[in-house]
Amino acid sequence: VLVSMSEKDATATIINPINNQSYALEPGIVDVMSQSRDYNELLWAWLGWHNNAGRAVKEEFSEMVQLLNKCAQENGYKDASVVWKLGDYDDAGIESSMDALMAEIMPLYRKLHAFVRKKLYDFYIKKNSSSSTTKFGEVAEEINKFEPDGYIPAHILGNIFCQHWTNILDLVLPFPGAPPTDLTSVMKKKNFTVHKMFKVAEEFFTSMGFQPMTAIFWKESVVQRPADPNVKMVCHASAFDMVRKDDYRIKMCAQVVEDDFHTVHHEMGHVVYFMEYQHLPRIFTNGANSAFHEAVGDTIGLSTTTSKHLKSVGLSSDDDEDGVTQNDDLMERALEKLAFIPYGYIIDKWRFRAFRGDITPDQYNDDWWRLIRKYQGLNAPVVRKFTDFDPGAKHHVPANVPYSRYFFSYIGQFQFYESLCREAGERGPLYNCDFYRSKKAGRKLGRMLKKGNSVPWRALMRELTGQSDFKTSSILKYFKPLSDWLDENIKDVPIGWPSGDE
Ligand code: X8Z
Ligand code: ZN
Repeated sequence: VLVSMSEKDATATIINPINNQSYALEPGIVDVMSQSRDYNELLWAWLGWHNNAGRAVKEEFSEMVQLLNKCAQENGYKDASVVWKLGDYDDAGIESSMDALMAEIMPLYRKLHAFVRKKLYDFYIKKNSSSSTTKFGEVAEEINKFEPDGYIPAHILGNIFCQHWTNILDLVLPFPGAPPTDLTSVMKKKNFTVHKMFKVAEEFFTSMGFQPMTAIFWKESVVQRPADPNVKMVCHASAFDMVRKDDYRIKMCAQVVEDDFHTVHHEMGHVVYFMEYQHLPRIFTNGANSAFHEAVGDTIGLSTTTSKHLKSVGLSSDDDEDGVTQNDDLMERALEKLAFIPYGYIIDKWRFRAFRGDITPDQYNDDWWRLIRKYQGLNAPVVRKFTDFDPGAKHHVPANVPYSRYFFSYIGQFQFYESLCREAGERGPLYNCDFYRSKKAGRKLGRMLKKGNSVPWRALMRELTGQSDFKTSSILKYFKPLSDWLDENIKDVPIGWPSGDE
């Protein structure tokens, strides 16, 4: 069942009615979603992918839920949700921590949402700019209207899954006159290759005292989509511990764009963790919990993408004094990190409900959108039906990879970051701290990584951050200046969205 679903996820394509070309998710659809500002072209890509990739796995997903539950029950657990919670966090009660953390982030998320909604509404509806005269025509489905105090339609946030919104930064910049560095164009100007992006990421890790990637890594990793169109490949980025000396690999379909610059750091973080705990007995060669594994590369990424760091390594196009573009920089990070948090929350919230039998297959899609409306304040651009299966369009669902790890990682990485900043002696504002070349910070992080999962994660969290659990204090501190700025700038804008559909 799993292999069949993954194959469908990897090979689904949609046909562009204008040029008759076939588009896969990466790079075709991803590029349209990030670059197009044509409401109907975006709708075509969004709908095509959800209808083709999503629906194709509906039946098999329901079958898998039953199989996973059967397996869980035969091993003495109530259902598969309990197995996931214990497997990832050793804590069957972790869902209430998720709920509490989500509630703490929500007020800030709602402010970001209000600002972004206003900007998108002005761009797409008020100005009616590129949306009416499109070549893509109308769709047969009933359109969900975009209202200034309603949900944001899910196809105009620059990402097919709305998991991050960085690709619409140009539409929501606080100070559009002085845009922060556009890393994609800087890298293109400097003739970066995908290999060069990997080398830049590696150099950051080695500057902190970590080992470089191994010879086998460079030889065996697959970092771009093979030119041969007959090669089927799951493009979704992943890192592998091949459990043989020096054999660590990354597989991804990278392009020289900012999103992938982040992903390269993310994946390399997994490899650095593999390498740091390789000396342990096999049973301990794992992340302290799965969110820690996800957080390593992202913590480094928070430092790499500061304007301070980009300037220091000649990757900046931004000549402004530090501080002038503070809110632009923070807005970019908010679109990447803050926008993600409710997304990271709902995927497993929904799967836990499916595993527990709170929802039946006929209710799967409605319940999915109920959660998206409630927590993300977004809605499908058109009315969806119970025969659709929109969660199936997201890689981790057909691939059966748990997702709450990213939710916790996006909170925990700010705790890790703050602690490493302190260790590196950085005294400025948290959002612009760079611990490049800090061997001290490297040692501090290394001490945690080296323990793998031989020590309970809360103890390791305490050692690294002084806090023994996931806490929102660091991420809220990081975004405080933006939060204050938003307060001033959404005074006349509605905040929140209808909450009637519990
Ligand atoms: O799946 C990933 C990584 C591989 S572990 C590329 N991420 C999530 C996603 O893409 O949905 C990283 C961010 C969230
Ligand atoms: Zn990962």
